[in-house]
Amino acid sequence: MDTRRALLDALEDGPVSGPALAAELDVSRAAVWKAVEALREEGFAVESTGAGYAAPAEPAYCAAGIEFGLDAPYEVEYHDAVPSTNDRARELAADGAADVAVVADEQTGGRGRLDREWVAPSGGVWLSVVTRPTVSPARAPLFTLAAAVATVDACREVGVDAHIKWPNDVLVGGDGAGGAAGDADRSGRGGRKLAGILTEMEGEADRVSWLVVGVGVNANVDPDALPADATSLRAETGGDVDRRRFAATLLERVAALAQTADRSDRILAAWRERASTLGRRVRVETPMGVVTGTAVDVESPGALVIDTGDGTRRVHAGDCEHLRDADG
Ligand code: BT5
Repeated sequence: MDTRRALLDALEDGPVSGPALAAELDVSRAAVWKAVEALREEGFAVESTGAGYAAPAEPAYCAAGIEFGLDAPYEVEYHDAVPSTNDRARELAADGAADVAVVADEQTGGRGRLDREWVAPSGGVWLSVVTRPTVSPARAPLFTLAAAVATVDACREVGVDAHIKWPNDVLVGGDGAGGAAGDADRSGRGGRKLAGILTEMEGEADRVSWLVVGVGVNANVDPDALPADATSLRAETGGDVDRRRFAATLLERVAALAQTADRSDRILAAWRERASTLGRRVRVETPMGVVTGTAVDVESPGALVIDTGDGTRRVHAGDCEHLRDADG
């Protein structure tokens, strides 16, 4: 393990002196000092106290800050600004990386599905996780569902009652849970969009080579800086959230769910519990045409089951609109 990471781990247990660290890590005191300086340069403001080096009381939103105490197997690569964390993650994946989370404060070329633009100003939580799961490419959509579950949980932990609209939108209000009374939903979007997920992969017929799960959460961002119908954690809570903790929670949930990817029933059950789409009249634009009906279930690896009134259809990809009953 490198000295930086070992130092980060050692600081979790409280202040520790330079000599004690050198002995514990079996490196020179100069090496300890260099690692401390490296952490400080990254933005993780190691304090020098009478009892030795100590972790900052409120670690910043930076690589070491997110890795500090992180209960997930990811190394974090942080950028103040990057075109797209998914693009950077794909680059790392192509170079053979695994278990890396690329995190940014701002994206200048964020992407949604189908090459749509994703607006990602400074203040958001924009991150992409590179993994190499031993699953078939057909199961990749499960990771999108898992990321949506993880995102909803992280949002709820900071007090924002988010819900999922199939397949990958995390929304607040509208016709789903958490909707304020009279929260009219004329957009068909089923609420105000708080976060989105973009999963990309490369694989062979029977095996994923790499998988990149990108999650964008409008965290400490003003809605004025976002498209109409979007919202942010700041707008919903009336204050700023601790993005370091939020990102760490999100990564921990993603990691925990990814481990259960061979148990799709668990991911599906968690998804159903947090979704606002099931039981609603929907209109889904799929590559094969429009399907309208009542969304009755989600099936592995992520298909929406729609009762059209004239039989059951399963849709695997598309844009989903929640209809008001009168529209149906
Ligand atoms: C998504 O696409 O919702 C997936 C968004 C994934 C973004 C993350 S950020 C980290 C990683 N790096 C990337 O480059 N991407 C991922 P889709 O379902 O196609 O929705 C895109 C649509 O959402 C746009 O056409 C806009 O209407 C709307 N939109 C754009 N930016 C938004 C924002 N910040 N908040 C809410 N809605 C937004």
